[in-house]
Parts: sequence; C-alpha cells; structure tokens
Amino acid sequence: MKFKAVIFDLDGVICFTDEYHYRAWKAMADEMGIPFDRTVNNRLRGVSRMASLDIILEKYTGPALSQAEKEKLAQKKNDLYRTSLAEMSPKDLSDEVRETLNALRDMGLRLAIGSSSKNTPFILGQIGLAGFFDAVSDGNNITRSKPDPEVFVKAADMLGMAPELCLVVEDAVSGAEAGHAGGMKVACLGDAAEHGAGDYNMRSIRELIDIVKEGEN
Ligand code: B16
Ligand code: MG
Repeated sequence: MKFKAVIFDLDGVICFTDEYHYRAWKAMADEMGIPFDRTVNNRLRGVSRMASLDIILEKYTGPALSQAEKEKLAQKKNDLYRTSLAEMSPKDLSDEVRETLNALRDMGLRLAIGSSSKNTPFILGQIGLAGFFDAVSDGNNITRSKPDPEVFVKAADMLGMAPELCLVVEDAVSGAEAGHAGGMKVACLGDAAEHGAGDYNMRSIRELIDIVKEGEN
C-alpha cells in the first residue's frame, strides 16, 4: 500500500462544524458592523482562532482594539460556537465518513487527527469518535497554526510514521500547504479541492479508499 497512515483534518472533513464557525463569526462581525461573508470565511479554514479574528478585523474601521478586547471578542465567538457544538451528536457523523474510516481501519491503516481546533476533544466526543483515532494532534498541542506543518508533523510523530507514509486529508488551502510543508501527500475536499490544492482533489471522502490502494501490487 502506498500509505500507512491517514491524518484527517477535523472541521470540514470529518464533520461540518465549518458552518457553525461561519455563523458564530458572522454574529460577532454583524454586531460590530464589520463586513463578513463566505469568501472571507473561506480564508479562516484551518487558521487558528486569533489569526481568524485578525483576518476579520482587516475590514474593521472603528477605534483601535487592545489585545484584551480582541481576546474578549474571540471568547464571545467561541462561546457561541460551542453552543452549536453542544447540539451535536453521533448523528452528525455522516455515513460516508463513518464507512470510510472503518474501511481504512480494516485495511490496516493508522488513523490520526490533525486539526487547528482547541475544541477537537469536545467535538470528537460529541460525534461519538472519542478514542477512535490512534493519535490526536490539535490546537491544544501546537504553537503555530496551518499553513505551518507543526500539527501534521506532530501527528506523524505520535503515530511513529515517516511523513512520506502519511496522507493528509484537508478542506483548507492553508491545511494543504501545511501537509506539503511537512513532506506529506495531500488529498483535498471542498474549498481546497476546488482550488486544486491537493495531490488528489476529491468530490467524496470515499475516494480515499482507492487513493491509498494506488500502486498496490
Ligand atoms: P477553534 P481544522 C480549524 O479546524 C477551523 O477550520 C478554523 O476555522 C478554526 O478557526 C480553527 O480550527 C480553530 O478552531 O476556535 O475551535 O480552536 O479545520 O484545522 O480542523
Ligand atoms: Mg478544515
């Protein structure tokens, strides 16, 4: 088999929390009179919470904000976001994601998460995947967010796998760049696939099953 491990981004790949991020940032931006739409939102994919806030504030024209004020805004967004996460359940794990994960595991691949989100443990618990992955590298164990490769390099280290044996799965252009910077091949979905950012650009996560088999004798 071409790959021995698959490292999944969380938001936008395993579950569709990207819509909840959008709604929470939109509520915050509307309240502050900052223009914010889905085009700006696409730039936030894979980017840490504080870096996302800085991108949104590019269009802010009010009085300068202190670091404490910025942290308060980020906290407000996160509280709103977590209200949506609290409503999630194992029903929010789609059949195609569940079946693909199980198929890859049955093929003997090691499976990990590589997410910028500090809410990763909470989300995995909500959708019934706590304890499922062999390694979880997330916003709580990194100091630099995507496009820096740190989150994926740490995931590969946790698995004890060389980067060239790992396939990263991403929906964010920044995440695809991070995977490549870490010396890994990248399979993309959604926005990143539309940008042709991956070595493989997929319409469905099910395509992973053939991708990992590619080159098999
Ligand atoms: P949090 P991923 C990323 O998750 C999201 O795509 C990005 O929009 C978010 O700002 C970031 O996590 C931080 O999330 O505020 O929950 O710590 O795509 O890397 O799984
Ligand atoms: Mg993502």
